[in-house]
Amino acid sequence: MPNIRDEHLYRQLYRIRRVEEEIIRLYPSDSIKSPVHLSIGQESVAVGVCSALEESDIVFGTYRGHALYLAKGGDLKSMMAELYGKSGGSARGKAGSMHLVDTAVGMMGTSAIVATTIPQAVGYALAVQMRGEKTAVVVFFGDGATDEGVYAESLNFAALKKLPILFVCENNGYAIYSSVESRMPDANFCERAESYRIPAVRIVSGVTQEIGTAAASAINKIRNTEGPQFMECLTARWRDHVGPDEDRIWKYRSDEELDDWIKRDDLAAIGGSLEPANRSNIEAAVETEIAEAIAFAEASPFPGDEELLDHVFR
Ligand SMILES: Cc1ncc(C[n+]2csc(CCOP(=O)(O)OP(=O)(O)O)c2C)c(N)n1
Ligand SMILES: [Mg+2]
Repeated sequence: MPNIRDEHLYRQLYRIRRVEEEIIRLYPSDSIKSPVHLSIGQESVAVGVCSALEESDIVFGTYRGHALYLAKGGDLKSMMAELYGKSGGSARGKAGSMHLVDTAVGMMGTSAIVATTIPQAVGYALAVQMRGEKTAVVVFFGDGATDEGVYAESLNFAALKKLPILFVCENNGYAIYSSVESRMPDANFCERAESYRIPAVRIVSGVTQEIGTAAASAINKIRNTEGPQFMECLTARWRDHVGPDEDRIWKYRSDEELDDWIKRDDLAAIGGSLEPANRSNIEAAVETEIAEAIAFAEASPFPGDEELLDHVFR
């Protein structure tokens, strides 16, 4: 019996991994005009959480946003064209990798400024509550974003108003090259959330199904108007903070620490559990989609000079 759920998860994980591997391949050609913060190694968080969402649910993320954009159903052609700075991009090529948006599928946006989308998501959740809608709002942020004052304000306000929002901390252990331990006296993110009376769960395994199950439970509570929920997902980014390269030369983390995460790669684990012909079909379809998206980005024109001052505050 094929496991449809695993097939779905594998397709999502494989698609994100391969898109980012293509970004690594293309980057030296300078056709990608945007800095890129890769999520290779962290895909299970976005894929697991989004597996619990409806298309009508709303997500906000960070500059490390390719995985979330794709997991929420964002259009791949628009994403590639955006990275190329082309007019076929999700923001007509003017925003780049750090500001991906696809409102048609509830991907409300990402930002280069750490923690800014947390209060935006809380504001959206307040609007949902005021309108009496059933939508769930999810905000993804890194461990580093919890160092910002607005994080505490956002948790407090969401808890006070019992807003329909899931906070997802993608704890990859580092803000650029500063470890969590070097930045805070006690890295217990769940305890901090619970101090605001927000129920919190910590998922240490990086296993997509486990993250999905926890997210489904949290989303269920949110739909039952039980108020905000919190998840901390331990994970690891395999590449440098920014750019396509590995960063082992900087020695801010041990090779063993990174290798341990790479050994537990959930993409390989789920892929290995599928029937081989089935897995090949999924992979072939994704490869075709990626090739078409790159061709689309290459063929798309740059935005014209006449629209330089469009879509900006002035
Ligand atoms: C307000 C603000 N402060 C500092 C920076 C510089 N900066 C960019 S990414 C980053 C680290 C954030 O780490 P984390 O939230 O853990 O996300 P990760 O990169 O690990 O996904 C910092 C400090 C910024 N972009 N915005
Ligand atoms: Mg981090």
